[in-house]
Amino acid sequence: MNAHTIPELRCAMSREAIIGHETSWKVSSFGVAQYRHGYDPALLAAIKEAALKLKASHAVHKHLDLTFITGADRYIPEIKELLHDKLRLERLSDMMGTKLEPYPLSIVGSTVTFMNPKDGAVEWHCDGVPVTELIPLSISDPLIGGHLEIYCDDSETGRSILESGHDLPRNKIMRIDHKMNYATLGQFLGVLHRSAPIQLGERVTLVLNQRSATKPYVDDNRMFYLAADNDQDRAWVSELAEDVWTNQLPAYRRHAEEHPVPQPAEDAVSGGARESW
Ligand SMILES: O=C(O)CCC(=O)C(=O)O
Ligand SMILES: [Fe+2]
Repeated sequence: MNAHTIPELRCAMSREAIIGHETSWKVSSFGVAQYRHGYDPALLAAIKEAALKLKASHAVHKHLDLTFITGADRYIPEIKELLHDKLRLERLSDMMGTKLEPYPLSIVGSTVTFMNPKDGAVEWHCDGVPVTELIPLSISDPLIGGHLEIYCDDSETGRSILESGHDLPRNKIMRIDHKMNYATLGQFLGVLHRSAPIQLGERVTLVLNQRSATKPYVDDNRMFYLAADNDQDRAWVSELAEDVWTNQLPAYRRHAEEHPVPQPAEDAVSGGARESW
């Protein structure tokens, strides 16, 4: 299989089909897909072993009821192999319909999440990173709950329903069951989703984050979100500022130059309002 072989799909859906209307803050029209990933099973097993050993000392139970090792590639070098695998990035870029690069912030480039009745799952949220790949490291059998749920409508509508204390309507929730050897790629920026609470069993997942190479500024990681998410004090702030000046701002300016705002046509008819001022 090469980077351009169409992978074996279990499900796929466009961003517009999920949200129900056009959006502009996005890297492409890709929504979600689950596919046989073909990653080296020995590499994934080594990552799982290392993550389970690190769990007691490095996993944190933070906001959204999520227990995870943040910036996991800092402690588990095997993850870097996957993060920078050229073939993998090419294939994800092909699926996404735009060139991707690894997400640059060391604290959120990769995480390992631990979900079970005690450690929690992850509550309804939209991602801060634009593109995420969820790779199961272990899934217990049986597992009750723990599947990915995606709200199929506008995320602001969904959030306001939740804030008013109601449940989201069942008929607007798409369910995606995780499966070993299959990864789930999502553009969950502005897409409301969660992992259903787990009643029985557990799963451990490697989460690899990407962004658009041409639009690196398309990103929803707010500063308070990064601060809540991570285990460093302030070092990440300079890392972020550096990325803004060297990558995001130049790309944003380039995009603005290439897409000038259309000027309104000159008023050809004399006697317009301006003459009477
Ligand atoms: O593991 C999942 O099903 C979803 C996890 C998720 O949404 C996240 O880590 O942001
Ligand atoms: Fe998420």
